[in-house]
Amino acid sequence: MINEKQITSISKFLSLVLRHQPEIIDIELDQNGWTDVETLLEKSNRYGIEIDKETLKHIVETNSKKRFAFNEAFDRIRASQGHSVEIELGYASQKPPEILFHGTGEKSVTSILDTGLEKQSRQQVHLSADLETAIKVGQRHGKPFVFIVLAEQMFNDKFEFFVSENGVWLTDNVPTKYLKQNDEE
Ligand code: HQG
Repeated sequence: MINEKQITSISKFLSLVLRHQPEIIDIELDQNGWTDVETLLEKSNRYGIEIDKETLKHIVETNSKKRFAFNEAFDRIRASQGHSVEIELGYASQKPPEILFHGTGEKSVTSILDTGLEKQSRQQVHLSADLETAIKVGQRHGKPFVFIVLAEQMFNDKFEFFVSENGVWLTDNVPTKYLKQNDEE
């Protein structure tokens, strides 16, 4: 039986090839980020990452953030968000809630207040629907800091918002005037 540590390691590997560097195992993502499951398994194994279809299904189903999704036929897979490679996720534009959250590292606050939230190496800025998730995202960057994003106001000002299959809100950028510092810090 595969253990939790192995599952985490395979999940990180899948994030790497399905979001950032498919070329390291010589797979291709289509324009919407999908890739063929059999080829992914074969090329991963050839690369030394042992993974079979059952394990892949298990990871897709149980992944804490539901990072990956199969198509209806279960023969293609993609990451639901987080890409740095240029793809079109194809989510419909949606009206966001009044506020969303963005967790970051304290060290980035000055720069963010200067230029607003920018997508950096990813395809979009990632926003969380709840404070707890934003704190966790921020912790990935050192001491966390959470911004409140005035999402509804942005939407009314014609900014587009998308929500990924796993519930992450995406937008192109967030100018400083729509950012509020979280009072609860
Ligand atoms: C920061 C994870 C300076 C931004 C998470 C962030 C998320 C600026 C960092 C998803 C800036 C980019 C994405 C500016 C933005 N000046 N810093 N003007 N604008 N930044 O990792 O949002 O676990 O690319 O605040 O849960 O942290 O991988 O983005 O700190 O959903 O599935 O630049 O990745 O999902 O960092 O995380 P990232 P993120 P997974």
